[in-house]
Amino acid sequence: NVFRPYSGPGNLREELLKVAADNPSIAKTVDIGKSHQGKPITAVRVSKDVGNLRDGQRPVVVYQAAQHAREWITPEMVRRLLHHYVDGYGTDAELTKIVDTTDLWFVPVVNPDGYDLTFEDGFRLWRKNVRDNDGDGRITGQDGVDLNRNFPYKWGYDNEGSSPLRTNATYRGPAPGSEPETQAQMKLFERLRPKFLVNYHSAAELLLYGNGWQTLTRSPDDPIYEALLGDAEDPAVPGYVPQLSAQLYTTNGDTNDHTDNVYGTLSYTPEMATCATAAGYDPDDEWEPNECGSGFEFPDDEALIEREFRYNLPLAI
Ligand code: 0X9
Ligand code: ZN
Repeated sequence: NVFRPYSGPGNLREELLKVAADNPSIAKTVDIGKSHQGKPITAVRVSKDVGNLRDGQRPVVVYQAAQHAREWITPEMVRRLLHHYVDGYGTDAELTKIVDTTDLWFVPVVNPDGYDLTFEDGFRLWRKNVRDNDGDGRITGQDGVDLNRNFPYKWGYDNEGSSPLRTNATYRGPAPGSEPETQAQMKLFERLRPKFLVNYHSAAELLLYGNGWQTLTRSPDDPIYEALLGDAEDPAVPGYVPQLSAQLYTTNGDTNDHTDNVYGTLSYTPEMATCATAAGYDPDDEWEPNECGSGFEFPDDEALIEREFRYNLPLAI
């Protein structure tokens, strides 16, 4: 299986530690915070002579994923991207230049409790973190906060686009920035004020930019996003449709609205492919949609996963 949990021997977090240990001059791990269950949220920082790098010395880029536990293709995207940079350093001129001049942060799993939970029986489609909302010591449908609704910017605005109900998939939490996983991201953003943030989600094959909280509020940056992401006829990722976030549906307290409006970060969310769409772009693909159960389950198939990575790569670098 390509997809695997974050915690535990041979799993994702150990791989992050190994990448850093194997490439000490350009990569180091930084634990940016802890989850509800106390798991370290581990980032890999990649830059030339990273051991002596000062904050603010180089422009910062953040690649993050798995805010939503079930969206397995997204940590896999960031994991491959990390290897791509590290492996290309010293051999590929473009990647070498980026690593020499940029402060790159890879955070493949910002929601480790939720992500690990989706590998347990009966929890494959868990979305939120695992805050014990009702305090009964068990994880049930009463629990969890949607980390992509918990940020302070426009938190709960108009009581639309996020839910005050703890059973809801978009429960925004008891207070703005209430969750330790949100706080870890907020602290990182406040410290580094990133120039560029890619917040990977799945699974609608879209490139979402700009405000999620209100459709009619266009930001001055929108033409920049449009140039970057392309249009429906010629999107930056094949098969994905670029659109203003709020056109999909209203959201508030989400990450991109927070970083874009508070720090002026160029922020966007690729909604990567789903089970139902992974093979759809290539008419010669032999994969059958009914091989995977739900729309969120990207096929655990190396060739399809690698193709999805390759499609998304040009927009990421
Ligand atoms: O609803 C979400 O959090 C994201 N979609 S998902 O199906 N993965 O849950 C989209 C959020 C997009 N928000 C902004 N780009 N502002
Ligand atoms: Zn998501």
